[in-house]
Amino acid sequence: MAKEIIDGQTMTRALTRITYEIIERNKGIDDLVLVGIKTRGVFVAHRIESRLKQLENISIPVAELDITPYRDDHEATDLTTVKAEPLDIDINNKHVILTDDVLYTGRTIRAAMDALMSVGRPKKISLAVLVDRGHRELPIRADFVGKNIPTSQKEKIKVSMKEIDGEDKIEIE
Ligand code: 3GP
Ligand code: 5GP
Ligand code: MG
Repeated sequence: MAKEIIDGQTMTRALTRITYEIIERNKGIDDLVLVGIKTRGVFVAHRIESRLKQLENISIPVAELDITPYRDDHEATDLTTVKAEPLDIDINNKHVILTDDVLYTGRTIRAAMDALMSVGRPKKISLAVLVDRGHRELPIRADFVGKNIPTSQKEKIKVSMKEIDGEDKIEIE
């Protein structure tokens, strides 16, 4: 049974607020690049990018990152041999803002940082997530959070986004 906790308008506002926070905390937006973690993190990145354009008339590059090969919970994956797909943007000396839909244990973000480091040397990495549901297993926190949603381990957060699900909403089930 799913219960809607965030509607489309609230999601839009949260993403707009994150965008303003990014602008406020980055005096020069020049060096910023957004890297979205597949799947829905990529849409989060594109939404922030389009708001930055609307609000400040600035364009920043967006790339997609598939961290599946980097996760530490895959059986039979030798992490010393996996190679990240090259990103289609240059991250050397850039301030990379990683984006994802849900932050949970933090293992995905750890894997994403490994993947980034294997293709370049960013001068800084920040993290923006739509939902922080708690239960971290690593010392990782987000710099920009759309909504903190305390959950039990058994609960699941279902994120729907227009680009792939036809509508914007967040449910807990
Ligand atoms: P996403 O790729 O858009 O983030 O992992 C595949 C999908 O399953 C994810 O979509 C995510 O939304 C959903 N999902 C729900 N619960 C979990 C979970 O506990 N772990 C992972 N890895 N994905 C989950
Ligand atoms: P972590 O690696 O931090 O445990 O989990 C983060 C990743 O797993 C996110 O990319 C997200 O897709 C997925 N994930 C973990 N828990 C949930 C959840 O409750 N709901 C959704 N939608 N995704 C989750
Ligand atoms: Mg995700």
